Amino acid sequence: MEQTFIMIKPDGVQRGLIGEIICRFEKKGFTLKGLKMISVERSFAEKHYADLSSKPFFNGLVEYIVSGPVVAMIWEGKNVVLTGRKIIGATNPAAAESGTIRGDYAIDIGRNVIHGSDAVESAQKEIALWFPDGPVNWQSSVHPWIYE
Ligand code: IDP
Ligand code: MG
Repeated sequence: MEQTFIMIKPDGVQRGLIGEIICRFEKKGFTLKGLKMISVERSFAEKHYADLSSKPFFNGLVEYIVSGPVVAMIWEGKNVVLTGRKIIGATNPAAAESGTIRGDYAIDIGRNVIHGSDAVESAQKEIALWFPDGPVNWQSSVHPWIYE
């Protein structure tokens, strides 16, 4: 089953959005397979966002991610990478649809509350980086009520 890496960024933690964000993924029917609150080092944040290292906002982005604890999660389910991105909404909250997390809870692109992997391959890389011991091995008992 497909997995994605979701991270509530420091602004989401500070603003008390942890419960609301977890609720949206949980109520959708996805399964939580890893969860931790962690403050990351600069070098770790740089590694996570390595693909963006040439961008002008890279430094500010790294500062933002190390500015407080984040909540790192693995969520599992059919098409969870793409559907997770839909739940999160567009990168720029100004363009994010109402009903998405960024559309409902954010204003500025540099304070957009949440990260979600953009492809299955990047999800695998990010999960390996953030959860070196891998996901928690458990099966939800509601599985047959969510999947036909
Ligand atoms: P994503 O988070 O929607 O996948 P990416 O393009 O991968 O968007 O960018 C990663 C993060 O970098 C964004 O979520 C946002 O926090 C930040 N970011 C992206 N573009 C800008 C920008 O133009 N200014 C400031 N921060 C940006
Ligand atoms: Mg991205």
